[in-house]
Amino acid sequence: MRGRDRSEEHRAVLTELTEIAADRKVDLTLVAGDLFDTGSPTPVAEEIVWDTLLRLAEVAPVVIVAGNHDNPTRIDAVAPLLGRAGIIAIGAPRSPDSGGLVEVAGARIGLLPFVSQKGIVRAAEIMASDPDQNAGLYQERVQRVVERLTEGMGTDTVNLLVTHLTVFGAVTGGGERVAHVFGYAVPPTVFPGHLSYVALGHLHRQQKIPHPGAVWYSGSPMQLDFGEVDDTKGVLVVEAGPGKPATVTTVPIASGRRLVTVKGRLEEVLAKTDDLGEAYVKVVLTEKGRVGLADEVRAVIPDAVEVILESPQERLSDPEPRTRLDPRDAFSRYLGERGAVDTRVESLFAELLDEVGT
Ligand SMILES: [Mn+2]
Repeated sequence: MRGRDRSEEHRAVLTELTEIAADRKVDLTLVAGDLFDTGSPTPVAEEIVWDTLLRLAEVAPVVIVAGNHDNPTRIDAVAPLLGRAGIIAIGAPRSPDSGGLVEVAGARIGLLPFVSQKGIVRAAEIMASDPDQNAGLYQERVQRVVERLTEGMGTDTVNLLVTHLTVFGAVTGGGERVAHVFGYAVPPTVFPGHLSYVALGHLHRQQKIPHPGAVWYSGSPMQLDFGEVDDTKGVLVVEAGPGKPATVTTVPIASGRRLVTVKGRLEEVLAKTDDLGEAYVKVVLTEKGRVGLADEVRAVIPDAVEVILESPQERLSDPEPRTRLDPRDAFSRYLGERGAVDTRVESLFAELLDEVGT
């Protein structure tokens, strides 16, 4: 959330998650990637994540694969330390006999961290063929890796796969950048039928994948952007036995502030503030932009983290050529014309301008 520190929310959400694991007396916790939202997380983010994992490990073993936002080398670097606490973590993909297949709490678990298209399709092949073929190669290779990881699993064991990728047919929600989501994905058929449960990470919306087995995205445990305002967040509690798909129960997580979108003319929006509570708000104003409008909204709704205009674009009748204007005025006018008046953007622009010495 731009400009907002959500670390206290993260703490509350992850505490609730840990309590669910303890209350349900789980035998195992699976984390399907994106522990962090960047490869170089802040110390506070690290503290929150490691503390949560250690508390989860007091309940039961924890198994983690890296997601696309995690730095795989970094995860592998701390894996030996985590291992001391009963946490199995892998950053980069491994063959079944060198850590890609583990046995924990009586279950066989295939581990496939996020693999980029580059990682799985050699660069030369990307150069040589068209995007469709690359996508085909990606699918084919993910399929082969999944086969390798799961081929040793019999029908008399609980077989799990933990991975971080996009599956065709899944609903993206708002959390992942579109190009990334649609660039490379795999069909649900890559997951073989003898898997009791497949734990998927990447998409922020909790959902079951169309598949005869139990293939699920747990989703993010809290709302992360305004594409997710309608999502119910929580964890999945999975009950698995050998030879049949697992039973999955969704358990909501109530901590974490809601994200709400409010739309209308300024006076309509300002009249709706009573229902907002603690929510972070995206305000969509259906009127013509003018300087200071965003500030007027924020004076009444301090938690308006986004204020945007949705107005028909009107051309100024006789615009003064921009070249004769001060760059700040020209930019401000441009924002006005685009219906995107935001004084913060304007002052950032002025700052940048000062930096380059104009
Ligand atoms: Mn991801």
